[in-house]
Amino acid sequence: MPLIANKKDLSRIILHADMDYFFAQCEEREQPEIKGKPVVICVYSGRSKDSGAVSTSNYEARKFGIKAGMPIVRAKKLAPEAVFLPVNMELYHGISDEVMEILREYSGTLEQESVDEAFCDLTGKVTDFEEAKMLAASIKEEIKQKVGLTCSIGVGPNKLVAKIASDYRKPDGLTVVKPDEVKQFLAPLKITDLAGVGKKTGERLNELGVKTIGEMAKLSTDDLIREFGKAKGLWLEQASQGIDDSPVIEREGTGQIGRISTLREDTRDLTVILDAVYSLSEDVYKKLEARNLSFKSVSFVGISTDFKTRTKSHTLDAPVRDLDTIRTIAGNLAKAFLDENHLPLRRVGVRVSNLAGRKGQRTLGEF
Ligand code: DGT
Ligand code: CA
Ligand code: CA
Repeated sequence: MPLIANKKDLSRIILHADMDYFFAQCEEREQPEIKGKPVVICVYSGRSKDSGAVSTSNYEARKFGIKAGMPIVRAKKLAPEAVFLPVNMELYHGISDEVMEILREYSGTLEQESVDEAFCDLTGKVTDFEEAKMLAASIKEEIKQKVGLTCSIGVGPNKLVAKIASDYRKPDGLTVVKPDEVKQFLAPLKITDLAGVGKKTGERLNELGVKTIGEMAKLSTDDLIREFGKAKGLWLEQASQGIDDSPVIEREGTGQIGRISTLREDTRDLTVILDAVYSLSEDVYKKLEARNLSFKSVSFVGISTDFKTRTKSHTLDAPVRDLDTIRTIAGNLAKAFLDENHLPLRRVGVRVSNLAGRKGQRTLGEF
């Protein structure tokens, strides 16, 4: 019996969600009229009119061969008719918050890996991979309904497999890889599909005649260690077998909790805006309470009728957690915002950041 119990403890169900063509999809949400056209998000370096690089592009633009990292000048040659937009990080962070809040509701532990992706540990939340698949489908649906964006999700027995699985069918994909399917799933994939196998390692493996993960799995541990050193060699060996024990870890201090909502109509009416701000403040406060966190910074987020997202923030000297502080600061920031910006508002948001506290204690809200 103890052996079986042990085995059960070791089996995990991990989900990885990655938003599709994230920055470009955010812009499509804000400006529905560009949907269907090729959209290219650019980081302008400012040196000359079109100097800089492509940050990402939607799938229509990718058909023209436009890729992240490409010079903007080159992208304009490939698709002169595309919509070229500058990055608007404030917008993407706001939308990212909305997505992470939904993921958090479903997940035991959440590890946000970047602005558009996160791991969720579902072990204990679901009993098997079938149930995990249904949960993943609900997450996708809720993100589509509430945030208006599609994502791709992978589910597997560990982070390594879940991450490859989320990338397997994009956009709007859902791929579940059960423990006994891992080897078969990985075998035909490129070695560079493994997060952790970079360009250099990939090239060296290619020179050794190894292109797929299955081919790498056939190399001996000694060969891998000889080529790549002990640490990397052992890691490659494990990775090629789809083995990965790294835990899903919630990173502290990096977080923020935000809520954004669309106003019933575009307005500059302070009473209407404060109404929204107060109700958003309550939502934010409830989430803080559930996660037993305090904050040092409060932000008001305004999205005007020109679709631009702007933020005003205030930082306190010490972390606190009370609703009145959020309401008061967010309300004052909203007033200041209206003084500085003269367009009607379309959406408003309240966000707290610089989070602190927690560790060890779990609260009822988490279960
Ligand atoms: P996907 O996941 O293939 O559907 O497309 P993305 O655009 O979501 O790609 P991903 O997940 O690698 O990156 C998420 C966001 O990060 C992306 O929307 C823009 C930004 N990003 C990605 N690669 C680059 C890059 O090379 N340069 C810059 N500036 N930003 C990047
Ligand atoms: Ca993505
Ligand atoms: Ca990503």
